[in-house]
Amino acid sequence: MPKAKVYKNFINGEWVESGSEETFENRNPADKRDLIGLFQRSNQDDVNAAVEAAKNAFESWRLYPAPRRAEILFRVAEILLKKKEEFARDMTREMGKVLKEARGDVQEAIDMTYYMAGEGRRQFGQTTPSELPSKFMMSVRMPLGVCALITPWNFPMAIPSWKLMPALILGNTVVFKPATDTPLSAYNLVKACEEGGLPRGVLNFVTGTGSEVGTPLMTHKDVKLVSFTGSTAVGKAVAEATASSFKHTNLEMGGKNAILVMDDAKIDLAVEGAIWGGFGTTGQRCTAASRVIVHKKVIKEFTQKFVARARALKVGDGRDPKTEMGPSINEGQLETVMKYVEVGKKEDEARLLTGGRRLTKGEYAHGNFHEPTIFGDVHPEMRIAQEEIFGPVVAVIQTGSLEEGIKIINETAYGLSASIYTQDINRAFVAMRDVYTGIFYVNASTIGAEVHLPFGGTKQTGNGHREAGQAALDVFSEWKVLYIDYSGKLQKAQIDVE
Ligand code: UN1
Repeated sequence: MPKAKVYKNFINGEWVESGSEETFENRNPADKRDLIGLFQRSNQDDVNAAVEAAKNAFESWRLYPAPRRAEILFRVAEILLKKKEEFARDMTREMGKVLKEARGDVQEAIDMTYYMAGEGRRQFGQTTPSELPSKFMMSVRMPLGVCALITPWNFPMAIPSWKLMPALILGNTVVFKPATDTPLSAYNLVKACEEGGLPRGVLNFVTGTGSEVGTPLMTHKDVKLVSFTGSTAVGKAVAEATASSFKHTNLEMGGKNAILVMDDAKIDLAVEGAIWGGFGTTGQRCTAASRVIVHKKVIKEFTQKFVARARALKVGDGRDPKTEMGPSINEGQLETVMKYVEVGKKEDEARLLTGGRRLTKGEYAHGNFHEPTIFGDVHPEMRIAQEEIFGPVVAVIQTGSLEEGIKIINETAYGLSASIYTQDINRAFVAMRDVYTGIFYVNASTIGAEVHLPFGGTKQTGNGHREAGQAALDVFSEWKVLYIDYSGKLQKAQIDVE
């Protein structure tokens, strides 16, 4: 057997091993015999070195003209574009999502890199007339300093790019800790940044676990901002650990997104949306549609078609072009899926309509595969309709009206994404107004956000921030307001009113 490649940390422009002298394995979730590589199991000392490097680099990077930072980002985008296929294949191998989706993930990183590179010549502030004569005023953006980026495995390149590119273009420096399940895609992104000519220390990359790397990183005194995407439970721990030092935090967490199918909907279109939203990325998106709320007049037809389509989905290795749904990321995630299937089965009224089993035979023997699973007759308050599962499990819920449907959408702890299928523009507008989520779609599924509008959610999905779009600039900078008095005399705002 060929020896597995050992990947290193990237600190102060050098590829270095962890002081721990330990590594962890990165394996293919579709075939766990396939060892992709060994990554550094880093510790507090590695974190300290990375933060130190980022802190030192900040002094020159913050003064580096933003349009020149942009030139580097444009080069990084070109490199990502050139290597898109290779990076997508690496991603499918380590994460399991089907190749088409992995290409989309890399594309999202390319889009974000170009978009933020454009901000090199924008980052607009405001100028406005003063209430006093011979006084000028304006606002400008300031970088924060060292930013800690802690990213999930479900979008192994896109989500890091949502954080990294705005952080860099605004003049911050970064310590990046990727999820232990998908360090190769993160490594590929960092390599592209190195090749693009990012100065040493501006981006540092430290792999390892949440407790050994994440915790020391987010509590480090020289880290000014922690940007985290992951579960609500971990996000809460980040919020608590950073509160006493008043670090900025940007938290993107769970979802329990719903599609509402009205009685005037194009049913086949809604079925396709529910399949894509429920089983795309094996249900492992924060934007996944894990609830479908259907008007009672069409629920029979919808459910029949939805179940038939789910049953026909080809589950398998994402590298096979015939595969429509890949594996769960790891054993733990698969166990969560199976646990919720049992929870659903124990509900008195809910009915398992299809799926419900782990796949273990033949081509599935060495991977984390599970059938696409649908429960019918689900009540909105049941656990499978309230808790985020992050797997291929969808709950179908009946509604008698638009108002009730909207109420069901809103009555969960989360508020990331939702959608409505209807041909009635009035209903669409009522839903657009009354659904309380950060993202809402009309006649489309709950997934498909684009990089140039804000991404994020209400309630326990986030902490009030948005990523992507112009909103990302507010996360990764602070406002400074400048007043210049050229009158040559003391002028008192609010007092010299005559
Ligand atoms: C996520 O679900 O974690 O809108 C991110 C989408 C993608 C991003 C999803 N563009 O589904």
